[in-house]
Amino acid sequence: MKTPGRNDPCWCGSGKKYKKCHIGQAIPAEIAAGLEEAVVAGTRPVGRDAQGIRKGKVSPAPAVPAEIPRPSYAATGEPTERRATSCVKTTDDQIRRMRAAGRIARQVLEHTLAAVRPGITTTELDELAHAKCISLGAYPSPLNYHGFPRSICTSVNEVICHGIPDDRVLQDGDIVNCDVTVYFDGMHGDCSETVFVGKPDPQSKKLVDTTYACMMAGIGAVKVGARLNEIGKAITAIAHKAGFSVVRDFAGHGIGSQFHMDPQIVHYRDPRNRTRVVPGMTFTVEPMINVGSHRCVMWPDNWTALTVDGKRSAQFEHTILVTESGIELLTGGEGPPFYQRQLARGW
Ligand code: EYL
Ligand code: CO
Repeated sequence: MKTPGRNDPCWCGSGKKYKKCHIGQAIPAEIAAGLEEAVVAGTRPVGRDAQGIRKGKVSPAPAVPAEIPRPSYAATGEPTERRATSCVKTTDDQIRRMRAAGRIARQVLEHTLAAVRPGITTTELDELAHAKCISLGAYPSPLNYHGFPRSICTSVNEVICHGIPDDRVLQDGDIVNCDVTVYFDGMHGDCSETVFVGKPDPQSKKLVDTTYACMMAGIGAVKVGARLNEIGKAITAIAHKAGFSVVRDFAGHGIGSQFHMDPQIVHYRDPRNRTRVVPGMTFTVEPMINVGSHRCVMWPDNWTALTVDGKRSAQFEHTILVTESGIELLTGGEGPPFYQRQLARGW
């Protein structure tokens, strides 16, 4: 790739002129090497893929009825609690409420995924999730969290995470991750799955299957006494064997009375993270796996994270509880993940 001219769009996808953005800073190796094209995110197709997705119109979220209990940030956008430094649950009551939140998050996610098909918009998926959440007595945690404008995240194709539901119509061959977090009885439960829209291409099938295997391997590394860095080690081994990369800029997190609490659960190899797993911890494992570069760019909305090269990204997420004898999937479902049911129905 040629270095952008001073007045050209910056390679990073900010939409700003190069001279107003990354001028004077080193260009990441894989971009400089010409493997990837510059991105002007949201204004023209991203990367090499002529199908690159563009930002659609975001509409205001529906209201949440007054009788639904809300987290502290619901009105202002900013949590009022100090960020908790421990996600360890010590009482049966806390664990009971975590199970309830996880179960509701799963029900809302299943309800939403069942509606995915070519022709539906991500706004419509959000509306379905929002209504289901309220019918179960829960608040949709993303809504107004640091100002997030809708009730779930919908991340399509090269969107890595935090996609905002908009009026873009899902198309045959897309992949979409729906990320649902709910707040119920004072606790948050968080889960996501990536599913196919219509018929998947072979590479997308491999990506989604590998990403699910990565999440399960990461969860499989969790046991009392293990180090948290075992999670990223297990995930990376599987991703790299398939020729894919692991996103580094977003991590899993402790969860409970707050949406995000310590510790951070990174999905890449990080030998420095030697924290030990203890019983009662509740945290998310949510690897994002990319076909190409692990690097992210952000749309000017400052929420949507995309792959720098326009290649696809998938994600799965569970909230788990560490027990004396192993782990419990607080957001576990009845059967296999939705994409496996889609494949079994035949494509
Ligand atoms: C809100 C706030 C920038 C979510 C998750 C919605 C997004 C980008 C500022 C994590 C962090 C969902 O579901 C999540 N993790 O699994 N922020 C989130 N937002 C948001
Ligand atoms: Co989530």
